[in-house]
Amino acid sequence: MSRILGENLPNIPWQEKPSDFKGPIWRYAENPVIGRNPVEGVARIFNSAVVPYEDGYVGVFRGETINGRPHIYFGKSKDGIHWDFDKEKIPFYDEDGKPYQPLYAYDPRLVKVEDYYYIIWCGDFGGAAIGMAKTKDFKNFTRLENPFLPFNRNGVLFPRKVNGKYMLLSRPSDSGHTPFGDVFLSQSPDMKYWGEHRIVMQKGGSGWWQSVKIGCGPAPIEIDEGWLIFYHGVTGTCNGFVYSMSAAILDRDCPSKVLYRAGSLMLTPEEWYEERGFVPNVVFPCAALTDAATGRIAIYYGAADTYVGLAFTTVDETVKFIKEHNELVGLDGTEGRL
Ligand code: BMA
Repeated sequence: MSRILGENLPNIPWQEKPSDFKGPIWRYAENPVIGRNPVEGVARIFNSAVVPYEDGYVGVFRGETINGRPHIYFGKSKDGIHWDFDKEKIPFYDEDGKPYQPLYAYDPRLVKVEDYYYIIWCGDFGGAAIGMAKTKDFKNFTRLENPFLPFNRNGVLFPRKVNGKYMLLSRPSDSGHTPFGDVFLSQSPDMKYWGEHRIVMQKGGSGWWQSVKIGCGPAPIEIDEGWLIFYHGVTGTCNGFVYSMSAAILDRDCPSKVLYRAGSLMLTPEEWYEERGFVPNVVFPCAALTDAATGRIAIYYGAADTYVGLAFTTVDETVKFIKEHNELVGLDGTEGRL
């Protein structure tokens, strides 16, 4: 039995695995949980992140506005399934109190570290780069310094310091629809200055589903064996990229070292809302809720750059799958410092 080291979440959204379903991750039967035109002025919400908050849930959502640009919207929910969104974009303020609204912002992640909730997104910094903000109350949002130079995407914070340092995963990229990409780790004493960079995971392996690029999704989940991460892997076809998801376990004290990694995918576009939309054939995980008492995991993923889907697994099913399909690639098993 594998164990989640974290809090209990008795009201985690949940459905049992259908008896005839064979895979390690199963979809919520009522998917998608967020459909088209969810808010006035917003055509699509996808690639979004949620956390438990007070007696329910809150989230930061990638809202593709009707002029085609993405921005971040705040939403809340009692059950993690039915969501109410603010009509206005999240109003950010710089640390000196000046209002700040990103030119565009997409693929937000949301991670509680100590007393703050951190929002990490991809925005413009003379090209695609990682933006960051923090909030305590989801009313006041303080924009922080950009952690990295462009070009970079898929910033994901660890939920606690490791060896006295904050840890941020990212995926250096180019300014377009990047045809390459590995996951790196950067460390910081203060959430401002990031360094001691390491290579964590590289694309490739004997399978083809993650042959073009990979990128992290939900915040790492602490389990008895280390850090469980779900991530997306991309393959190329004559009709463009296909995004699937799988998982790996990183070393608890040296998270740039991969202990186990699934060489096969755990979820891939199969349902109409994953195969049909603005960008067909995309499942893109950005958040996971966990319940330590039962080992349940609820994953929120973007579907076809159009919808939000919800899927379920358990820590046991996932760890078993990773180990049965274990395959490290390149520098995965090392500390990642050349
Ligand atoms: C990536 C990101 C994601 C998107 C995916 C598929 O490069 O831009 O936001 O879901 O492409 O279009």
